[in-house]
Amino acid sequence: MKKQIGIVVITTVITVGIVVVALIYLMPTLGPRYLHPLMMGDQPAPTDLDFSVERLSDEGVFRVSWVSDPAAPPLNTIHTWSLHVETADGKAVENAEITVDGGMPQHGHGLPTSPQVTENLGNGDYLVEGLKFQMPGWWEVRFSITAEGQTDSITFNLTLE
Ligand SMILES: [Cu+2]
Repeated sequence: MKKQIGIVVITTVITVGIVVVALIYLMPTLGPRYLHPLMMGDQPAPTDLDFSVERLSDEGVFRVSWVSDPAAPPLNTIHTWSLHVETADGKAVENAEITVDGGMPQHGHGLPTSPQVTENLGNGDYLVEGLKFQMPGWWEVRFSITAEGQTDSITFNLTLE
């Protein structure tokens, strides 16, 4: 009888140990995907979000579009975008000063990295490096653009699966 109790205790200890180690090991995956949205209350996204990748900036100064490399922004992977900036009437905007910001409005957090425009590719194209989205859902990516004495911002929406 004592021996049986001993086996049960040892089995329980080993099982609990395995579960704890597994949880710690899986936390980088479980945390962002499940726990974090739970803690943040995961509000429903507005139903009228504009997911277009080419838009006029907030004050109508610039026409801006983006492409990601890879084409579908990946989850949990640092990657690059190329941003194209034109005037409202379609002239490529050279030598713009651009800053990048973003986050998940439903979760109240920003981007996990500090992406930067690192290269002026010419012809109104700009290389954005260091973007990362660490969980699925609705993300905003904002650009503030200054060129030829004018500043305007634009916010793109995207959803990661
Ligand atoms: Cu989030």
